[in-house]
Amino acid sequence: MDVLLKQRPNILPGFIVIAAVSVAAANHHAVVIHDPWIQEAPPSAEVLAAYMVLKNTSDETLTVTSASSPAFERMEIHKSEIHEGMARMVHVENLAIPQHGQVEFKPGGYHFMLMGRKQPLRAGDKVDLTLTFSNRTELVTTAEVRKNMGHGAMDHSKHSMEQPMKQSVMEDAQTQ
Ligand SMILES: [Cu+2]
Repeated sequence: MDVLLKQRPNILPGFIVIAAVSVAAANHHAVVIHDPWIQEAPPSAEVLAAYMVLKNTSDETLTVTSASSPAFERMEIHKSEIHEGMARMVHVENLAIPQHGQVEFKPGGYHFMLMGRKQPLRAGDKVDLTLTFSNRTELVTTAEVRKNMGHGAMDHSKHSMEQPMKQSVMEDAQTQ
């Protein structure tokens, strides 16, 4: 009985597929990120805050249209403000960075709210953050988890958007 064995094309051992990831305009980012960091929170906290400075080096106003992190379910831009003695947060949908200007994210002001933490994070850990801008560029930065820097810092673990808390309550909450 004749058995025809078709010769299969050889698959080279150790063949590696290299995924080419292309990011638009990767070589000249209009926005530069300075000093990205995440404030360390108690291990039970599922919500953390990230801070950085976003510098727009271009000649046009650029808007942060979305943000994400593989370490969290969701990432939003919030602004903390004191309103009639109460600290509250406002969700900012599209944050504009003026041409040749900058926006500083810092405790007590703008912050990236990181929600739905997927794994425990401690000081020294590194977390990737991806920002998407209105010029369709994407910027990935690595933020280091740092201890509470003290003055003006807030613990995001116990607040909610709907229930503004008194500043004093928030300051109490940051003791670990
Ligand atoms: Cu917030």
